[in-house]
Parts: sequence; structure tokens; C-alpha cells
Amino acid sequence: MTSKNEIKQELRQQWIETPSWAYGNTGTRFKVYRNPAAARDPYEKIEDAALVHRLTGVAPSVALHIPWDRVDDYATLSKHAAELGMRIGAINPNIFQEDEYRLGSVCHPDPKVRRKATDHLLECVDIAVAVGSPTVSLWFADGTNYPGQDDIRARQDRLAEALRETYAAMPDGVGMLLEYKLFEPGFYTMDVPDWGTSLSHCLALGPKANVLVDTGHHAPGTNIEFIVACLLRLGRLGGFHFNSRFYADDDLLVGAADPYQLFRILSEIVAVGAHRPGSAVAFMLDQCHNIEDKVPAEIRSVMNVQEATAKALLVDREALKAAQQEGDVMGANGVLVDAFSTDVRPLLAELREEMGIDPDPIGAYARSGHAERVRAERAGSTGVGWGG
Ligand code: PSV
Ligand code: MN
Repeated sequence: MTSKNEIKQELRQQWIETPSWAYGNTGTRFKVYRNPAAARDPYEKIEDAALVHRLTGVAPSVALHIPWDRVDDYATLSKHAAELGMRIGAINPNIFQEDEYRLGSVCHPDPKVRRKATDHLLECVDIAVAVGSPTVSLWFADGTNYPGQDDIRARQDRLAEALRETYAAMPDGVGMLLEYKLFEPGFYTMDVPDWGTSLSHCLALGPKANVLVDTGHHAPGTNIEFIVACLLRLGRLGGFHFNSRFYADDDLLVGAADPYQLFRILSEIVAVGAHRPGSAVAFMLDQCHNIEDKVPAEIRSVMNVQEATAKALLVDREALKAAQQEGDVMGANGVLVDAFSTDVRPLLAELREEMGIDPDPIGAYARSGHAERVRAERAGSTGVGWGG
């Protein structure tokens, strides 16, 4: 069994990236409830992400979404991040919010629209280079609503072409993630609906393109840890967008809906050491806090991933293997359930004290006065992104 100190050593190195869009105003299609504490621009989003990192110790990078986070000078933005002890992580293009994209972006039937969308992907490669980010993370809202609306195979060809051009523009040190989503906004087809479609495009592109698993993008009941295990086996799991879903792509706090599922996913990850920083599997959150306060919501989410990882590290792998070999069904399952049922909060509190941070990050946030300060400073903001 792994010793307590070894487990703490693993957890100390964990790297969970938070998304800039978690800190700004967002909402559903029905309403954006403006939060007076919401960050107003990319600089403030990075400041909020830095606070999450200061209080948790394991969230040292922040993903950007372009154009929500477009700035004139990316060198100044990454310097701002560095001064706060942060790095800029994945660059996420946005090719779903302009009128031209009604019928799709890179899969659109009109080559002029495809050109515009591909140019934006290329712009994001340039931004990744400018800010020193290792990742361009692609999600396409492309799809159709009605049978016959467009040619399914032709759309795949158009997608492959745009991906090829983008991949060819990526210099060494920049990788591509291709995210899939079962439905929405396309209700009949999505052009990248599942891991099989994503994987087939990644395999055609080359080793720098890998699959991104957003935990909210599956049909109810999908066994996500099975997908994770298969992608790990093939060496093509590029990373996660962690969040929770009750119904569809709810973007709620990771670990809120089904902590056991989160543990099962992390258990597959830990089994092959893919939780370690050099492993090429990026741990990212993709959440929107529409009614809850944003910074504490991100803190809680980081802690939830950390707790699930700690439990996965507690799995007695030798006992598990022995039970599996012997065909001891209940015994093998019991090893997992024992680890999941362990309260790891005292261990994490101890770890935080050793790292020189408050053992209670949520309490520390409440005591920091940040909420009151930014509420006064930022009140009246129109925000960016959905709330813009
Ligand atoms: C799409 O639902 C998605 O998961 C993609 O990752 C987008 O970039 C992100 O949400 C925007 O919130
Ligand atoms: Mn996502």
C-alpha cells in the first residue's frame, strides 16, 4: 500500500487548471444574473484564478476563451499572470457566437465561413505561442438539427481539412485537444459527438492531437471511466473538462452530482500515473457559476478533484489485483469502495498546512475579505462572455 507521505507527495504536485469563464458573468439561455463580484476582464479573471491557486496550492494555470479574453497585448497579459504566480493554460477558440455560424463553423457548407472559422483557429495557435501556452483546445458547436439538412460525410471532410490546417500551423510545444459533445446546440447531429469521432480525427492528425473528455458531454448513464481507460490505453487521452451534470451539459461544480463517478474516473487515471504533471493529461475545470459565487465555487471544485484523487491514491492496488486474479468479485469491488468511503479531509488539511496554506480554503476565502472588496470595486460591470 502507498504510504501517507507518498500520497501527500503525489497530491502536492497536482495541477488543476481553472477556466477564465468561471470568473465572469454567465447564465443560461433564460437569464444572466449579474454578480457584482464577477471579474470584468481577462486581467481580473487571472487575479481571481490566482487567488484560487493561493488558497488551494494546486491550481497554477488558467484557460482562456477567445474572443471573450481577447486583448491587444498578450505579452502583457502573460506577464500579469506570471507576476501573480500563474501560467496561461489552454487557449479555447470560440466559433459559435457569430451570425455566420448558424449552420456551423469549420463544417459550414459555405467555404467563406469555413475560412473565417479556420482563421480563428490559426489566430488561437498564434495566441498560444504568444502566451507560452502548451495547448489549443477545440470544441465545435457544429451540427445539424434535421435529417437531410446537410451531408454528414461532407461535414466530416470539411472538419478534417480545418483540423489538418490548424495542426500543420502548430509549432513544437503546442498540442491540440479535440473535445466531443453528444448534443447541443445541434439536436440531430453534432459533428464531433463522441470519443470515437474525436479519436479518429486525432489519429489521422498525429501524436500532438488528443481527445478531451468533458464529463458533462455524455448521454445519461454513460460509463465515462471506461472511455477514460480505453483512451489511456491508447495514449490518446489529452485531458478533461471536469464539471457535473444532472441532466445535460449543466456545467455545475465537479463532484457535486456524482462524487463516486469522479472517484472511478480518477481511479483509472491514478492506476497508470496519469495524474502526475508530466503525464500529458490536462486536468481542467469547465464550469459556469450562474447563481453561486464564483471564486468559492472554483475553490470547492478544485478541492473536490483533489479529494477524489486522494481517494484514488488510497486504492490498495495490490489487493485489488489479487482479488481480480482470484475472481473475488466482492473483494475487488470492496477495495474500491473502501478507498472511496475513506474521509480524506484530515489528510488534505495536513497537506495544506505542510504547504504553508490554510487547511480550510473555503473558510480562508471567507476571511480574506476578497468578496467584499471586489463587490465594491466591480459593481456595475457589464462583464464579458455570456453576460457581455
Ligand atoms: C461546450 O459546451 C463547452 O464544454 C466547451 O468546452 C466550450 O468551450 C465551453 O463549454 C464553454 O463554456
Ligand atoms: Mn468543455
